[in-house]
Amino acid sequence: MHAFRRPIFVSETQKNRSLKVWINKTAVAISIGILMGASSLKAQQVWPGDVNNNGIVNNVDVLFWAYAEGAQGPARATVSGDWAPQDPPELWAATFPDGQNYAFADCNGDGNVNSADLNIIRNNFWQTQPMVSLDEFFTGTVGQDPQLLLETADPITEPEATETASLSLGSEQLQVDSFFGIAFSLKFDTLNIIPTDGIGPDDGIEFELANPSWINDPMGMGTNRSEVFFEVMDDYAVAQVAIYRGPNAGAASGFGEIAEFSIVMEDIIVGLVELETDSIFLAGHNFEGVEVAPSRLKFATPEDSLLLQDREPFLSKEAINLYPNPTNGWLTLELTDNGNEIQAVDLYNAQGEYLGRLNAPRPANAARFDLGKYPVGLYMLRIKTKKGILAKMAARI
Ligand SMILES: [Ca+2]
Ligand SMILES: [Ca+2]
Repeated sequence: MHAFRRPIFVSETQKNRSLKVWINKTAVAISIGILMGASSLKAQQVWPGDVNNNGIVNNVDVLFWAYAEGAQGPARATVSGDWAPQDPPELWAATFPDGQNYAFADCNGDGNVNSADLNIIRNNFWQTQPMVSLDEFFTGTVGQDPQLLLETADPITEPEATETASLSLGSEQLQVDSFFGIAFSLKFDTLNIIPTDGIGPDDGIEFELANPSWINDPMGMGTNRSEVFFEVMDDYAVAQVAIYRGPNAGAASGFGEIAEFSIVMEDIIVGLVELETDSIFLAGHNFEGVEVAPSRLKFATPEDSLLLQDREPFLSKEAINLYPNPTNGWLTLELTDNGNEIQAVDLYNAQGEYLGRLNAPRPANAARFDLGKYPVGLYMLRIKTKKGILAKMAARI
């Protein structure tokens, strides 16, 4: 509903509609806050780094900060970026389109919104207030909205290889009319990719803006510049990214490549290597949410390359035998088709919580797992094979 696909300009109607959505949702959030007994005074305290004051510090706050960058206003009595509620200053003159006061963008409270405040977002990244309300994302549909597309020229990989994936936004048919910035998550595959962005040139996930591109032309004489914020959260198998227009750069319009990821494969590759863009918030020049479709990219070893064409068909129930079931210890999983191979088994409990991935020897037509080390109860196995996936229940007694 808030997809803007006009050739060049944002119409007033669409801008207003988008603003109205923001305001309505803010009103709902405020009502919920009152219902839950949050005092308005407490709500006005500033948690340094939580620029949109929704309770969590993440890449969406980086976009809000970038939108307010360069603003000035009253300083707080105490200048501090510590993760604790800070007494607010007088309200600033400027507000975000959703009504949030710019005072929240001044993370350290010194009266200026600048790079020192971005450092505080980084320091307090993924901290949470006692109450968190979810960030809003504007998820679009492939074929109808611009896509945040992960692509590679060559999806065949091998253990320990470094691979590059290009990230583009929009296409000739579905252009982005007004780009102020974008926040999104990159989900990665900890089983197959070395996750850390640690020491050494060949280690982990790297990210950089394409140069030049339609959002970034630093060698050009104009102000067409963007900047990037990138934070890898290894434990959550996700990288959080924010790309935003530089100071005085204004909004950009266009389509095509904006950035490049590089990833390094583990020394053993199990199944397909998958990357995914998710939780996307594209902000237009008035900070209005623009719908963007997510995407997924797969790499495979030469022997698994046929899988790249598959859409992971579901196997029939008869394709896999589990026995003994119920069990008080080992559980054997056997494929009835000799030409098929087990690739990975994901384990969930009866509440649907993900417990982890069980290591399957590879190639294997059968494998066994010790279910005995888990509490008594029902479990769901999501079994990924060369020819498709199947979910099966197993009981631990
Ligand atoms: Ca926030
Ligand atoms: Ca500041």
